[in-house]
Amino acid sequence: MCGIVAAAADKNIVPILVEGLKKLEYRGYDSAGLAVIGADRIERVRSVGRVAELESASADTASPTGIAHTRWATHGVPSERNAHPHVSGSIAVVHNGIIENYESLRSELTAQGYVFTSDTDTETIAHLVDQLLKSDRDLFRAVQAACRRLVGAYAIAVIDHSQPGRVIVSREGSPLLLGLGDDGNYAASDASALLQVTRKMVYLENGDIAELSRDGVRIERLDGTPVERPVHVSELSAAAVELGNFRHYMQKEIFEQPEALANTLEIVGGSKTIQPGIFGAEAATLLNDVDHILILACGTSAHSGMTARYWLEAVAGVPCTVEIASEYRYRTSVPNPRQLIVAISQSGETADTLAALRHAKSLGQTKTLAICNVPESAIVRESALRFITRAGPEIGVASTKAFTTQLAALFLLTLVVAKVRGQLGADQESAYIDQLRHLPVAVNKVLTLEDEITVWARRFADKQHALFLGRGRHYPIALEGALKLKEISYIHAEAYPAGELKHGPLALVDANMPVISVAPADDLLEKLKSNLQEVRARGGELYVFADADSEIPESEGVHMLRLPEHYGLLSPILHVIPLQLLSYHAALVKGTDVDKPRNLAKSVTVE
Ligand code: HGA
Repeated sequence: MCGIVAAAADKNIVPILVEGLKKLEYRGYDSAGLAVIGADRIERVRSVGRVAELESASADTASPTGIAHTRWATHGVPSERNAHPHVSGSIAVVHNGIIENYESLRSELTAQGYVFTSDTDTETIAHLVDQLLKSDRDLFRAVQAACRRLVGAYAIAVIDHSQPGRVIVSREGSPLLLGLGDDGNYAASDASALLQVTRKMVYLENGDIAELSRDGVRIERLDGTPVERPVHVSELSAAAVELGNFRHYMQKEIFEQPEALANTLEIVGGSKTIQPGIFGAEAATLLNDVDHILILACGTSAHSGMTARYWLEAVAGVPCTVEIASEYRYRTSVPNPRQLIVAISQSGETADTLAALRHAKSLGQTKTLAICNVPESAIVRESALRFITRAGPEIGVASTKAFTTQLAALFLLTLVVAKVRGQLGADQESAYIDQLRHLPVAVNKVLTLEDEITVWARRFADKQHALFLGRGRHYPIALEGALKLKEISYIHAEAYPAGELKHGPLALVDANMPVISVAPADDLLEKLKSNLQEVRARGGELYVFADADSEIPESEGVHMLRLPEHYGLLSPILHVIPLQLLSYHAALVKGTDVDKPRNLAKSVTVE
C-alpha cells in the first residue's frame, strides 16, 4: 500500500525522496506528495497520478530535510486535497495506515478551532501534533504524545518548519525502517526505497519513535524509554528491482521463477533428506505433536495454502484447514493448542494475516510458522518458526514468483511434517527431493509456451467473462488463474472445481464464455474430460492446458496447449505458469496498467 520516504541530510534531498517514491510505486497508489523545510515555510507539492508528475511539479523545490508519500486512499477520495503531506501550522505529516479514532479526534480538534481541509483520517494527526506543540515546543515529544493518543495502524513522518534538520518518525502496525547513510539519515516503508543511499537498515518495532537528523538517529519507545535496534546490512540488490529488458515487472517476475525456485530450494543443498531445522531450530520439537494444520492467508497466498492442503493430507496424513485471514480474525473459532498455525504472506506485513496470526496466538495457539518473502517482516518476527522464500523483490501487484516459491516452501513443509509423523520412506523422500531440484528446469520449459499463449490471449481479450476449471490439487490453480485475470485484465473470471459445473455455473456457458481448464494427466483426468464434454455440449469454447500425455484430442471448439512434462504431485507449480502468462498477455491486449492495476495495492498493510 502507500509508501513513505523521509530524509535529513546535508544536501538537497528532493531527488532522493522522488527516487525513493518511484521504488515504492509497485506498492500501488493513487496520488503522491512531498513537503520540505523551505527558507521561510513548509513547501508542499502534491499531485494526483504518477510520481513522475510529482517529480516535474517539484523540480524547483530543494531542501536538506523533507518527507514524501504515495497514497492509496482509505479515507476520502483520491484527490489533491486528500493527498499527503497534511499541514497544520508549521508542521507537515505523512501517514500510512488507518487512524481508527479519527472521528472523535476530529470533533475534539474542530471544537478547538482547527479547520480540516481534507477528508482523511491523517489530517487529525497533523492538527494533534500542532496542538501539542503549543504546550511543549519539542517536536519529538509532541509526536510522542500524539502517538499515545492514536488508535489504529500507522507509520508516520513529521517535520516542523521551526525545527529544521529534524524528522520524527513512528510506527504501530504499518512498516517503517531507518536507513543510515554517510551524509544523512533516512526512513522508508521498505528497503528498496533507500538502497540508492545506503544498505544499513534499522527496522523499527511497533511503538518505536525515532528522530533522524543529518548526524544520527535516536530511538525511544512511546513511554520515553530509550531503545537500541540492531543495524542490518541489506542484501537486496538494487538491480533486483530494475526492469531490465522486460516490458513489465510482472513479465520479468514470471520469467524469474526458475531462479526464484532454485534460490528458495537452495536450503536443501545436495542432500537426499530434509531436516525439520529448515523451518527453524525449534521445528523438530514443535512439529512433534501437531495434530492439525490451520493455514491463514489472503488472496494469492490463500491459493498456495489451498494447494498445500492437498499435499499435507495426502502425503503427511495430517488434517489441514485453510482459512481466509480476514474471516478467521473476527469469528469465534475453537482453539486447538496442538494445531500448527501457518501464516502465508509475500510481504509479511499483510494486515489481515498478521492480525489473524496474533488472534490465533491470543487463543493459546503458540505453534506458529511464517512463510514469507521478507525476512525482517512483522509476520516472520512474530512466528515461532519461519521459512523465507527467496523470490527476491516482487514489484508487480499481481503475485507470480512469490506464489510458486510459497508452493515450493509448502511442499518442503509437507515432507518435513510427513517425516516427523513417520509417513515418509527414505526412497520416497529422495524421489520428491529430486523432483523439487528439477523444478527450475521444468518451469523453464513451460515458459517456452509464451508465444502460443499470446495467440490465445488475443482470442479472448475482448470477452467480458471467463470460467476457469480444475480438479483436485489443480482447483486452487484454477482459482489463482481466475484471480490473475481479474486483477490485471479486468475480465470477470470465476473458478470452479470442474465437478461443480452442473450444480450451477453451467447455466452461464455459451459461445461467449471462454472456459479455461487445467487438465494434467492425473487420476482425475477422466472425470475432468466428462466435465469438459458438458461445456462443449452447450457451445462453450474450451481452452485446455494439458500435459504432454493427457489424452484429450483437439477438436472444433477445443483448443489445446500441452505442458512439456507431467509433474505428479508438484504439477500445480507448473500449471499456474501458463495461466499467469495468459492473464499478462490478455492485459497487454487490453492496454491496462499491468504492474499497477486499478484500485489494487501490493503489500496490503491496511485492513
Ligand atoms: N488513511 C490514510 C492513509 C492511507 C494508506 O495508508 N494507504 O495505504 C488516507 O486515506 O489518506
